[in-house]
Amino acid sequence: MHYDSQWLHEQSVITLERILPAILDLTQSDPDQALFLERLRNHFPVLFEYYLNLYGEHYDCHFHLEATVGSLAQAFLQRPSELRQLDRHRQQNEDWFQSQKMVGAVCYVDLYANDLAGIQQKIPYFNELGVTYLHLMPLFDAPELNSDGGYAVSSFRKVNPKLGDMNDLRVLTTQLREHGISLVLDFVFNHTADEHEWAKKALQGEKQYQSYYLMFDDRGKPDEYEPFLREIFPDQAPGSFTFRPEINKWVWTTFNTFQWDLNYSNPEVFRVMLEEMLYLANQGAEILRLDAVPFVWKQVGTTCENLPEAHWIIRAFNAFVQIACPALLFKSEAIVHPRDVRSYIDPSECQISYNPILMTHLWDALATRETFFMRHAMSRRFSMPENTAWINYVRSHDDIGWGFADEDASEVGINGFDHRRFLNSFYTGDFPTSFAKGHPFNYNPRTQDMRIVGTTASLAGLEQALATKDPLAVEMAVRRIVLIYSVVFSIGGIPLIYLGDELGTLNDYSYLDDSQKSPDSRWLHRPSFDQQQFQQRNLSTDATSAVFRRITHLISVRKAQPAFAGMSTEFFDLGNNHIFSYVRSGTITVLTNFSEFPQQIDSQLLPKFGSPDGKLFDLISQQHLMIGSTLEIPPLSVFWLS
Ligand code: OTU
Repeated sequence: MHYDSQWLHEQSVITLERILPAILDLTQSDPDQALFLERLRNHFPVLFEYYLNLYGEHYDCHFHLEATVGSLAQAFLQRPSELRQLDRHRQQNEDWFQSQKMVGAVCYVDLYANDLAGIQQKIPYFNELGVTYLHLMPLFDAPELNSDGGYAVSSFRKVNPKLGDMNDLRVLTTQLREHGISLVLDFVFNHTADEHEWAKKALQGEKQYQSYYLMFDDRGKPDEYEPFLREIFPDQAPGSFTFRPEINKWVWTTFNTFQWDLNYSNPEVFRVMLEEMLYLANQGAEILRLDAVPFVWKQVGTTCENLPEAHWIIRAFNAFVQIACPALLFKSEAIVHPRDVRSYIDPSECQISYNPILMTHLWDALATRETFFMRHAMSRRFSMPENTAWINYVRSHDDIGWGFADEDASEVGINGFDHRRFLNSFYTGDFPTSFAKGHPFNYNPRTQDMRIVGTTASLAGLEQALATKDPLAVEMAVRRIVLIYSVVFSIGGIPLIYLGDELGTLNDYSYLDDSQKSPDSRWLHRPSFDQQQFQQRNLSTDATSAVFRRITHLISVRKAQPAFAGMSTEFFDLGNNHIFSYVRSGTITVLTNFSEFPQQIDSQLLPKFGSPDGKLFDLISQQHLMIGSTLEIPPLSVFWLS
């Protein structure tokens, strides 16, 4: 529902005045009461608008809003003083996450270090790599057997006992911060595990908790919704509804059968989830990765993805955060059409977002050796609002789907459907001469859709090359890994490394022996930490150390160049379709060659930064390049020219 803005403004003033006495009372002995009230006054109008958009029609809207502001004040009271300090500091340095020194990494706690104490012991290595942003995959209490890698959360306030407890998490967060590392946690807010206390009570028949989820007495409603819905896991969890005989109801389950979608049309769900979110912020998480944002609002007759209400929920959450814990950033996880990916990014919504568009195009360019499609899509889709940033990555813990825009494809003469089939065939290794060793994920025979799994190294050819023992093939695979990471390290935004990629870690087929994991091929690219490989990183002359040496070198060069801060990235065409090039902050020219052959470019076309002697300095090799009438870029190589 949309309201008249004048009316909204008046109502927000009246409402705040009505709520204030209770809030004043609640916060009276807090030393920062004045600060809290100032922020409340500043952000209340925005918060009120989105809240009313969402719940204005609800008979108890104002009652729920008051309760929610009460929860907000409680969370503020519980915010530890060091985090309040961080709030102040971050508000004075709003662009902290835009620094060229930012480097992200992601891992599973159990697979990478056994438990939270183990993660603590890896801090020296994170510092060695230069990591300043650490995403620990979901680490909360979750069903024992299958928990979708932790994305089925049984309690947002309890750490999975195998990993440690809340106290360990707080200690770790503080230690990370002391070492310059911000902790990133998931906020899995679209659904909970069916073992969450709310779900258990719902299963026992408690109406209040049944209303936390989307439940139906018969197939009537589900059958109305279903024809419009995308099946996310058609193979392992077909359909979007699960029948629960205990209560004789159908439950909305977008993902696996044990992941129950929350009912955000219930304002109580908004409040309790806000409480969980603020709780996590108070444990010291500096960035929350908002999982599965597109799905949080449902409307019959639509795809139930990317609806306006999904944005309002996040914007309302954001406004609450600005009052209680403004240091916190939201990271959007929307792996959808590029236009929709972009729609979540705004300082008042999600300040940062995965960049699945770049990710997809990097793999496309490696397979085709052509860069015109990527250049076209990036020229059109890369730019962002001020004070926001992309999280650039080459792969995550999830599958790779070919999420480019069909309209971008057809503008450069590519048929999207056919091209996806080619890419699937290429990355599963079926396509003749393919270097890749990936595997399919959730093939859907109805739409012929499929996604790809595999580690960066295996997809880039290292697994195959090592098997053939051909040193040239190994070198080319190493170069591919470094090449795509070099883009991630130099293009505007925060680079994110899936830990293990920096060592060239290959696919791990052992998941096939685990009956809980084997139906989900994403486990192929979630290998355990390999101590032996880790120790080889500085010693030997093999592929591991080659990847590690080159990647860490790129990171250190990036960190030393202020031109790599911020988002400014200007793409340009050098008349050679194997070259992908852009200028950072108007001063550093990045040239990358996606082909296995040397490529020439006409140096007249290179942006000249007043170099009188016709020389350009390559920051990576630390050498002056002599520029004649042409400049040659070696196979699968990169220059960062200053
Ligand atoms: C996310 O991914 C997580 O990253 C996955 O690991 C989870 O399984 C899932 O949510 C459920 O929590 O479809 O194939 O547009 O693409 O949320 C992965 C967003 C997914 C979805 C994304 C989802």
